[in-house]
Amino acid sequence: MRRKWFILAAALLLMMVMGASPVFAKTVLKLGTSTQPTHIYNQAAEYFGKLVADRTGGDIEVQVFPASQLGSERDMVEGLQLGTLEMTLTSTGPMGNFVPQVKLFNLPFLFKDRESCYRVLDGEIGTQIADRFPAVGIRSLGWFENGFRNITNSKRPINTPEDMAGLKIRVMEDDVFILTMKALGASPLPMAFGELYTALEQKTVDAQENPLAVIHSSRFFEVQKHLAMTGHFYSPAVLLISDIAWKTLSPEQQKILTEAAAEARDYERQISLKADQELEAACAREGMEVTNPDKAPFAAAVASVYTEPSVVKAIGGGDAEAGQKLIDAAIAAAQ
Ligand code: EAX
Repeated sequence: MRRKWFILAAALLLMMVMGASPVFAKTVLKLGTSTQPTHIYNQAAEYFGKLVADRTGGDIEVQVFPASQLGSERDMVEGLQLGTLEMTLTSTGPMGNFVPQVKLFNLPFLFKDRESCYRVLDGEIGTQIADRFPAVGIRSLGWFENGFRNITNSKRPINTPEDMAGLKIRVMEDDVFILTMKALGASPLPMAFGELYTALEQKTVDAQENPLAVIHSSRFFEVQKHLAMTGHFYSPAVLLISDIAWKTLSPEQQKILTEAAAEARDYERQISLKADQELEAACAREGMEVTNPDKAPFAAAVASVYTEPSVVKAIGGGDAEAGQKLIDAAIAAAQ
């Protein structure tokens, strides 16, 4: 009899504790990025987290971990697949290793301007590619922005493709970036972003390329003298959630996340544009010597990447014909 009472009392107590304390109901979504805390990714991730917390009455908390604390961009995407990490905002740099069609967006000089990027990413092509993610255990909550990439180096001002000759340049881990830099006569070295500052400081590499928002927030001006505004790649970012985490959420929560992500994407695109407008001058103030090369000879020098059979085939997911179709459709939509 006493035992029965004890069990009843314990059950009542547990119910009271659980009912009174939302801590038990709270879902924590860890969101990792590779960039420094002040970078636009992290501003957008915090903005997203605030919307989600407000709209779920605090039931979902997004915790942002910048600066590759949770691993490289590639590691984080693998974490999403395994369910050891819930979210990441990443460049498309490593994404071709998971969904080869994403390599399409890594092609040099594909997009004319920001409007054309958004048209392609938010339109049919971007949606079709993002729809392939769940098959590999991840889900896109939208295409965000890393930005147009520019080249920095410690050796010389870059005005023409010839100035790239022999430069040891760090690139993101995808063969499209490697082929592009080889076509310019440079020596590309793929490397995770978290190792880059030290590699530049220790002169393991002479050069790197990134959008101004990354260059400035990572203080590359401390270790790189020259900045060339080449805009050779447009680098999209993507907000990803682990399919495992996604399936633990209620339809209502999924809707809140989807809507908050769209708002955070728009917000991030705004601050990214502002960063591009302000940071060339800011890098110059920090001592960088800035050049604005004519882009046409650079585009001509890398045109061969578009016809490289391995690239075309990969973009088609192993089917060269499908790859060519996708490239043609993207070129038509992006101009
Ligand atoms: O996603 O690896 C890179 O150069 C990326 O542009 C950076 O980490 C932001």
